Amino acid sequence: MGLLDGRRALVFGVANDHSIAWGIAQALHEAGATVGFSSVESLLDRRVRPLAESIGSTFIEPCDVQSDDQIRAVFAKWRTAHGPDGQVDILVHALAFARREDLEGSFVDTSREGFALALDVSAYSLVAVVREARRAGLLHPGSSVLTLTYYGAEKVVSNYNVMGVAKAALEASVRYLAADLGPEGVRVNAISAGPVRTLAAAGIAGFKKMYGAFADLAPLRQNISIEDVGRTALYLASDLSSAVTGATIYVDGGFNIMGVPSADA
Ligand code: NAD
Ligand code: 0WE
Repeated sequence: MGLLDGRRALVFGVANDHSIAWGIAQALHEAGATVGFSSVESLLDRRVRPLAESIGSTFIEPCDVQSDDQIRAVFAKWRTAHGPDGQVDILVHALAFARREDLEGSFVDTSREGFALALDVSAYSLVAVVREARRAGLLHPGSSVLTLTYYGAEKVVSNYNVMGVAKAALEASVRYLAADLGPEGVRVNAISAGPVRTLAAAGIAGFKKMYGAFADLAPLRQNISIEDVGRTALYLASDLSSAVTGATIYVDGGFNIMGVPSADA
């Protein structure tokens, strides 16, 4: 008996086996859920399909979240694949994007276009995806929506820059969506994860140093894994969190509670 037997999940944002979305998908699958995937077209055949098939998934559809048409198409295909009773019990949004040039240097130099792009892909897309799932009649009492955020939404993290602003908008969107959808029994929450070496972290200036410093300062003195994120996602996706909505839960070894590091750390 798994916690999620008979439940259906749709996961946006798998790029490869290091992706946080993949850690979540595996945890949901291990708990008994059937997991469908949506990622950008270019990753689908070479990267996503083999991973999806390894956990018995058959729903694998492309979607660039900047396109309302593509978002609509994913849910239309979901309806075709699962029939009138095939609702989305768990919707996972684990994607973000900003121009590389906006993740180095000073935030004050962010262009209008760079700001709009980061906010569109990394924050607005949650609203768009939830709206379309709901419009298609796929959300129901008990459905759980999850997204991924980062501490840079709350405090200044060097180089995170416009992504910090996008994550602040994402966290606020989680609260407003939770208020809108709560009366329908739909919950919306965020996981604020510590740094993980994913594709999205590759080549970030100073990431390696920050990753090490994180483990030195976090109370649990370790970096976090995608399996750690997966276990909290399982809690938020399941009825274990039946009265939790609009929350941002930290999976960061306690990093966020620390103020001034001790002199001998
Ligand atoms: P990842 O590179 O594995 O995943 C990012 C995904 O975003 C990729 O699959 C990419 O294709 C997708 N994406 C980008 N633009 C898109 C678009 N226009 N349409 C559809 N998909 C698009 O990296 P990850 O670290 O697993 O990132 C997943 C989430 O976790 C992101 O929201 C990220 O901000 C968040 N997060 C990451 C860390 C970390 O340190 N890696 C920490 C906290 C939160
Ligand atoms: O949210 C993120 C990363 C999101 C991201 C990553 C990239 C790299 C490649 C968004 N857009 C892009 N665009 C690219 O071209 N994280 C939480 C990981 C991360 O990124 C940082 C971090 C951390 C942590 C950037 C600067 C400082 C710290």
